[in-house]
Amino acid sequence: MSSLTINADRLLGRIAELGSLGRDTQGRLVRVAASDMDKLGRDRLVGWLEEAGLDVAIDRMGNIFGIWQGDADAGQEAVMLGSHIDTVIDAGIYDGCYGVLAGLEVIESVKEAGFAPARPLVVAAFTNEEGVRYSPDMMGSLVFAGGRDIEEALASIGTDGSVLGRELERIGYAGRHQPGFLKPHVYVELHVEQGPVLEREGIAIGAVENLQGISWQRITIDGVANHAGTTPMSMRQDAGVAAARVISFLADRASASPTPTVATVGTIAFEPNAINVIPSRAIFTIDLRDPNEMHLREAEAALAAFLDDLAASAGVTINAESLARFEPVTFDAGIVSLIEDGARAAGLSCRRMTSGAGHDAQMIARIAPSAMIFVPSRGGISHSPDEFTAADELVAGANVLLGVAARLAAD
Ligand code: HGY
Ligand code: MN
Ligand code: MN
Repeated sequence: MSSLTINADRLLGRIAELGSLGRDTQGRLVRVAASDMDKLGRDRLVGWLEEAGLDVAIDRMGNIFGIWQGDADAGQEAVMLGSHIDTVIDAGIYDGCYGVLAGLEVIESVKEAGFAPARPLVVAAFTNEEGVRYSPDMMGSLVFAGGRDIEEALASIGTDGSVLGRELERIGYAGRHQPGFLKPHVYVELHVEQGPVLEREGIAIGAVENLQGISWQRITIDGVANHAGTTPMSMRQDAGVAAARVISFLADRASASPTPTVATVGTIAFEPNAINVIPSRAIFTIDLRDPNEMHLREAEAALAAFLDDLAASAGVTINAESLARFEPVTFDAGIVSLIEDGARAAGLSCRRMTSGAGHDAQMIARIAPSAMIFVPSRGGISHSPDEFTAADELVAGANVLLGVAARLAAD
């Protein structure tokens, strides 16, 4: 199988086609989990899986699996490839989709070449990897890996007040299989880097050996609404100003830190949200990350202490609710080495690296040896319509995935 390569035109064409599905009236890609837009992508993917002759299985979390048993013995655990096809708001077309479609392409290419791997090959598309509508992110793979109770996950309330389980039923993806019905032997996820490292160093392939810890919180600050014109600054309990102090504290602390800690406030809302009313309430989210668990805990502790002091000094009350908390993950060293070997055999430069983004692989690593392959992101940009990876880089990454999958499926 070492001479085998993927069908580049088919892969690139599918990435473009999937990227065209689920766009709003402004042309933004918005295939947010379990939405009608998400259904458009899901339906197209299932069509491709069926056209490829794979058995399609959907579990109760809406996770989609394309299974090729081939000539493998029934008891053999599968080599699983995959990622996600749900997107953030105004997304790029590669995040997640590339890994799912490359996984499908690998299986189709092996099938068409007449090879009969010793193990079944499976491609997975996990539900709600992005966590934009329902927290936490990587929810579908987390439940599949046994890290979250299925009933609890299906009862998740979205940012729009929807209930995940009902939405999956509504779009026709409340599958019958129990999460975990399929135990992977190994899992390999191909993904665009979404960061600047590979491009900056001129390296073609990232062999991802670990992934940083993630802490998501929702902060609610309650002050006192009052007249913007008549209330002296010394008499205000301004939830908006308090929120601004938290955002500045987080950015200043992370920027000054000697560790690679990153901090982001991606959403914020004021109440009553009127130009001439001092905000009585501010609700916002905090995304803290660090590859080192101790440093992440230190960042969380520093934030908690700052919030306590701020509540006292600003005369506001502050509530912090945890939305997601995942410790850093180390991937399987053996698979990481296979990725390096595969890249070198293809004449591609390769380096080991840490993933700054969360991925389904960090969840599947709980139940099977897992690792990731990265390809460069132009300008390090992602979670943006400007996300881009060149065709030759996409094809190179998919061929490395093919080589690694073939090695893993051989015995
Ligand atoms: O948040 C993340 O890192 C991923 O895109 N869900
Ligand atoms: Mn992703
Ligand atoms: Mn993403």
